[in-house]
Amino acid sequence: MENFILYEEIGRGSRSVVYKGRRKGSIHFVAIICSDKSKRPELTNHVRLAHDIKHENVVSFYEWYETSNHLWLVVEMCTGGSLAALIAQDECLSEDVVREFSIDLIKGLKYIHDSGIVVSDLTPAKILLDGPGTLKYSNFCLAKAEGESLEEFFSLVMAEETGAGDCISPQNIKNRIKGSPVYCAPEVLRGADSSVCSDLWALGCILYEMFTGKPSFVSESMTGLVDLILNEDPPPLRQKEPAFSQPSVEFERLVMGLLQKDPVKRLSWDLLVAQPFWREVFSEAHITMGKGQDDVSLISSLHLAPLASQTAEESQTASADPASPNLSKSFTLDNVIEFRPKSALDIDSKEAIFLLSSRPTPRTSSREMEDNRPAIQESSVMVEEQSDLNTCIKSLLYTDNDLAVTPIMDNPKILKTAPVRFDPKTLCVPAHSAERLSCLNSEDWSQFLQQVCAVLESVDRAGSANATAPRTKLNLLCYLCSVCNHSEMATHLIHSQLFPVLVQQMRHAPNWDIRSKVMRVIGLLASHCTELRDDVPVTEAVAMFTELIRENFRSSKLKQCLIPPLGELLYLIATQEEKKERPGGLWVVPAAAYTVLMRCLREGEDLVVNHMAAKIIENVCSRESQYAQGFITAEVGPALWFLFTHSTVDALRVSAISALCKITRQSAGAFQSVIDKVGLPSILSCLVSGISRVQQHMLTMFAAMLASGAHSHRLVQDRDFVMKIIRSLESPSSVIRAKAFLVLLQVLMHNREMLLLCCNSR
Ligand code: 3RJ
Repeated sequence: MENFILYEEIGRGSRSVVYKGRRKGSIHFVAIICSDKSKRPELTNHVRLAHDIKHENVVSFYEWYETSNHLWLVVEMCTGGSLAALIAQDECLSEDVVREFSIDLIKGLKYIHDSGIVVSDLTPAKILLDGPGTLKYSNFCLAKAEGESLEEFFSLVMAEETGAGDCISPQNIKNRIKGSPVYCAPEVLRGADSSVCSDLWALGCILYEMFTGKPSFVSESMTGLVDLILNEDPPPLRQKEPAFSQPSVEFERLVMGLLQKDPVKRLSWDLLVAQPFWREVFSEAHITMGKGQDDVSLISSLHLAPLASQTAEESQTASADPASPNLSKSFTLDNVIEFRPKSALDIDSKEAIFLLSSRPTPRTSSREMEDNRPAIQESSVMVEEQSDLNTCIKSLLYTDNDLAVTPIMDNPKILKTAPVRFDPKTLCVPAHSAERLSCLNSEDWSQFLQQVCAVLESVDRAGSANATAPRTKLNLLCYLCSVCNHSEMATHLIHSQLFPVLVQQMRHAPNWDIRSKVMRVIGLLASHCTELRDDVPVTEAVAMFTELIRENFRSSKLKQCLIPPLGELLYLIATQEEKKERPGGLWVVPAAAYTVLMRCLREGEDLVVNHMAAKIIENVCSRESQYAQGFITAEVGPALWFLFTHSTVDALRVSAISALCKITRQSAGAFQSVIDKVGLPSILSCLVSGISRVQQHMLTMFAAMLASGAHSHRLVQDRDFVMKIIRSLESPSSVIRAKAFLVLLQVLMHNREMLLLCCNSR
């Protein structure tokens, strides 16, 4: 299916809108009717009757489509508007203009009737003018093949649609097929079927109205109107006041001949075209005598043989003649099924449907000059509005929930660890609870700290007086682990002399059992302390962890002990810096720390190590600080995406995508590098298939990327992308739906043509 661009609205009915449109790649404008599906019987009827009519006085039908909620008809564009509008504007038309217009109406109607079609609802509103002023019949919704019952056709279409005929009442259908009473012939008001003859009555009404500017019969009530049509003559064409232009006798005779109440007395086709009013335009003598180009085209477009006098044989020969109207079998009642719109429902289809243009119809030449200034003004307003909106969207986008983090240390989703216990009986210091410790007076506190540090620093040399068995150190460290879970105590301890001692002991403790407990205490202090003074030697701690990870990179077990405390320290300083009014970066994180953590993210690493590294990025990047910046590299996006797509551990996949989501908040390039590397389609398939947390993160990233302004161009042009986002609106999660709206908002800000796609699909 092809693309259509929609420009401005040109007309509107109760359940339809008409747009000026253009098929992509073509320079011809078309009219595109977007109609409610409730009008399916009328439109199907129009299509079956109009699709075979090729005549210059009939609006050409091109094609039709169906989308979820609408039927779309693509038809000939007439730029002159309707005859009804023209009469209203001009108040009345001169007899010469009426003649010129009527010749078009006669030619068109003759062709329609010769095709076996009765228009039934002929009104000035349904006659359109094209650019050069040619009149065209535009609407066959209530038309029918001569002699057939339209009720039958409507009920067939309705039954096909509902799947059951039982809910369709005959009265409902009768009401639907009622045309305008103003142009309705008396015999039809009395209950007769519409016919060629009743169309000619309507033609008389239109001729009358063109000349006088008023309909032939006007009443305030329906019963009054019916009474006038049945029983009264219309007000005379000839006016009392000489100010009005007076009709010729020929014109008066013609109109009165058409407005005969008795259909038998009414002008028939052959008498009609023989009226002197036409000045022999339709006379055979004139046609045969005439040599002009116009006359030749007239011969081929006007078929003078009256339909009523044709035998069945004659009509068959007539339809075999290429110059004659097509009495096609295709609009018979047996062929309802053939008249179905092309489906434009396939959501995933690459085929475009109807795209709203963000610009008005392109103009030519001089108009362009006038239009330049406002266009420039508008676009600069747009830029300002958009940057405001981008800030607004960014602040709405990441919710508290999106930025919440879980611990890196002792996180059972990453690694299940046994709880640490100490033995109070063999503890070398009083086994105070954390609460009790925080109540100690300064002297006791200081003594307590000294004792702890002395034990940790004591060297285990055989025979030495202050020797401490490794078991005593281990027990003390286990005790410290338990009090570090108390945040007041952790804050107290991290600011004490214990912290540098612990950092020292990471290297100097006698074995890895003790070293790993030392690291654990440091990690717990970092994760539970609530504030951090500038003089705490965090830089040294971070450097020490980095060195040890590098030195022991081949041991996954050691890395599993070393990485979480390093992560908690980084998260601590990122949090502290975010709180500061003037962030200055007092603690230096060596580049090697980031490098070594990025290595831990790689494919082939131990999965727990992968998860810990991803978790650190997730947590650190949830804070806006310079410490997050260290993770923003070209490889971080693809590395996290790889973990997300290739890991078999669900918790790791969620951490990886969550980390990518948070890093995208700081730098949209992170997500863009993933799109560049793996391609949008594979990302979109993850959006569709992902669990709701994953969907949430992915929608957040798309919205963040669009809000960043960069990289958005290709995304907003991608129909598949927009369709997948629209599909997210089906989610039961309101957060997901809200995020999908933020994405769509930005798509539409950048590319209004997508609005129609959005409206069509949902
Ligand atoms: C096709 C069916 C319309 C209208 C609303 C029929 C206009 C005002 C100014 C200029 C042009 C138009 C115009 N042009 C058209 N060209 N082709 C069409 C739509 C034929 N149409 C209208 N109004 C309608 N709603 C349903 N049918 C309509 C014409 N106003």
